[in-house]
Amino acid sequence: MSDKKITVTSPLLPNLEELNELLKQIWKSRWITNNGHFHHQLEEALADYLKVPYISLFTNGTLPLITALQALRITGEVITTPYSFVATTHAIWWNGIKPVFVDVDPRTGNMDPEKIEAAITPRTTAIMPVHVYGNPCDTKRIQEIADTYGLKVIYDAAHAFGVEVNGKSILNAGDLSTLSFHATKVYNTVEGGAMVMHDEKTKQRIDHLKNFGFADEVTVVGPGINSKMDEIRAAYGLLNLKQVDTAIEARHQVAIKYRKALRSVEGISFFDDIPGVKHNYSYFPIFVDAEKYGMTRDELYLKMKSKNVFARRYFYPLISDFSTYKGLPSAFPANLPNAHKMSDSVICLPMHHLLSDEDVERVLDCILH
Ligand code: T4K
Repeated sequence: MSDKKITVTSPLLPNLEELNELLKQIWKSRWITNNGHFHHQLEEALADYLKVPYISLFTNGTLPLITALQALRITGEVITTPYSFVATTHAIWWNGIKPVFVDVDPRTGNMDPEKIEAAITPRTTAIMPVHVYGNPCDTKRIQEIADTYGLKVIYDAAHAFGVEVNGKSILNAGDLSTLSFHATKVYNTVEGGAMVMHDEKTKQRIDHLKNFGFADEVTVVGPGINSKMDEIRAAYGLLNLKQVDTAIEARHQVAIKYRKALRSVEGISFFDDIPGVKHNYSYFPIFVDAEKYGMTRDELYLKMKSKNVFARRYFYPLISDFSTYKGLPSAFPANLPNAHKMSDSVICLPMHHLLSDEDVERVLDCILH
């Protein structure tokens, strides 16, 4: 077997000749950013593909989170999950808002709705859950709680590109949802992201906010930011959209192989597909029970590394354990037992569209032998 480096992911790249054709058009037009032709085309194509009414492109997946909180004028405290990439909580912090962590449901890794009410205070204004690994949150229950207490809901859907529940996009839940199109995601525009909203008026407001607040040449409607996607990445994104279904299917096949081989391994657990959910196979986390498996998570992680298999411990450490946040009362480990257990046992196996049978075998070999 070869010992070439196997990484946790590998970007989906458009065909270079096709990209070159689009670059020629951009060069000819000399319009390279600020709401150009390809920006429009990609917004239309994505709204259609993702089955959402309105979408606004961004330059990465962090700025739509920050902008969503601004747009809804969120203040005070926001209830969120510690089991995510650090950008989720940073977006709250950057708005001068206090994050309040609640524990997760070990069946999905997502915020446990039953823990939300106990975390609500008179200062709470919103809930920011994450569809972690693309596993859909319990959006119905979260909305019920939000409606009862008059809270807004912003979903960090960075992992949930194309995920549907009973034929409907998960991105339509809550007040706003945000996406990341980073190189490491199922669908990428190199760096990039988006926000999904329900109505045209909100889209217009977000479009202004991502362009410094400019409504026209002489009118600034609010303290906006610069988070526009340029024409080159929008063109790249249009090409990647044509092949994303094939890439997701290739990931699905890898998930099938992993599950088949790992189902009978004592001390290793993983998520199965959820009935009625169209998954995107963005990540393949496994959870190591050291006692039953006979090896700790970190021992297995290092063993993989020594064999040139670069899995990742997403999400370890927990966000609530980083120095900025660990002093918050809600970050106290006793408040977050499930999140700690998951974070201390998780390994995300290599998962992307280019993994060959031999690659999959090499990954499994590390775990099975
Ligand atoms: N919310 C959530 C829930 C998120 O997960 C993220 C981002 C965000 C918000 C914020 O979205 P962005 O602002 O990033 O759009 C990665 C990504 O940088 C980050 O986007 C992602 N989540 C996070 C989970 O993972 P790293 O530091 O692990 O990436 P890195 O550079 O170590 O790459 C991992 C592997 O991917 C490499 O070992 C090889 C492969 N790779 C990576 C890159 C960049 C390539 O083959 N080619 C490449 O160009 O953070």
